[in-house]
Amino acid sequence: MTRHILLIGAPVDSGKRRRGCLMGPDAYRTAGLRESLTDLGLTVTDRGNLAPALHDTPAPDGHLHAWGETVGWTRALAEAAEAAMDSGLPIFLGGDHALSAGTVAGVARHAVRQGRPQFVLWLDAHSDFHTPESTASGHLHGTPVAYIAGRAGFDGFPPLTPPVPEENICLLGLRSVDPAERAALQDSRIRRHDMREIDETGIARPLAAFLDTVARAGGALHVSLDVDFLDPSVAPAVGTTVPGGATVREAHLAMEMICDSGCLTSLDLVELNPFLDERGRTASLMVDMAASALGRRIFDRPTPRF
Ligand code: 4U7
Ligand code: MN
Ligand code: MN
Ligand code: MN
Repeated sequence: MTRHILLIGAPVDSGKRRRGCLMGPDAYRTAGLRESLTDLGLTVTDRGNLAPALHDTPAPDGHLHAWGETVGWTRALAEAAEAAMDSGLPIFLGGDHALSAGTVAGVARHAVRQGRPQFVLWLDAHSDFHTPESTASGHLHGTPVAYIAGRAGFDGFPPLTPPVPEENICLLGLRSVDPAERAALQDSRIRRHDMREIDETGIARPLAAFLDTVARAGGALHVSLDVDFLDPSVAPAVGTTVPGGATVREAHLAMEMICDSGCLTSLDLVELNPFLDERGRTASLMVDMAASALGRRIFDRPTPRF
């Protein structure tokens, strides 16, 4: 692989009330992300950390936490992500999941310019499909999938022209979906695979089907990896732990298959809260996930068909 990797720090901490995700980018650096990727023969540029754009957009409702700051981040990230796609494969170092509104907006704009369909794989315990109106917590890290799919209510956020088609979005690892999200998802064409399905069929089957669709379409693939996709027993450094998550091997297999598909064009590592970590183990595990997605393997061996 000769792809150039760009590390882009996005210390977004505005997507929820509990603080600490702003330390994520430096935790990934401390855990040796760059070195893990250069060991694979990749060239890596660390672009440092971004800052939010100026923001003065009033919130549409008082219960929404840090609206203006999140709008500012989304604008800055969308521009940075679109530009980065011309220079290599960006890895966005979060930061909470609110950042993915910006990264997906940016990479999707780039895909439009290339005349290429954009696909999004969302690895998460949660569906993050609330609108600003339906969220009970007011935490915008629970809303980016709704934004990228073009749902209404995101006043002041940069327009997504066009939104990512619902059938190009795949949610994998679900085990905490609020009633309003559930109703809206069942009414949508978004692909969704919960932990029960992973228990029943293994993770490879639904993932292989999605990656096959992306490959056939010649699509660009953005992967958004939320720490809470993993089980909290192996990845404790996250504010929203939900038991019953992916094992270390299930998550590695997902990353290995993503790599083998050859479709990966951009990656978010989100929701790491180093303040909650145990001796850096979650940061290190996430670095290992990124390495698997970019070519680390036990033996050279292609993914079999499922
Ligand atoms: B994350 C939640 F109520 N749905 O809206 C909410 F369960 O990016 C959680 O996936 C959102 O970590 C979790 O606050 C957002 C809650
Ligand atoms: Mn380009
Ligand atoms: Mn999430
Ligand atoms: Mn989550």
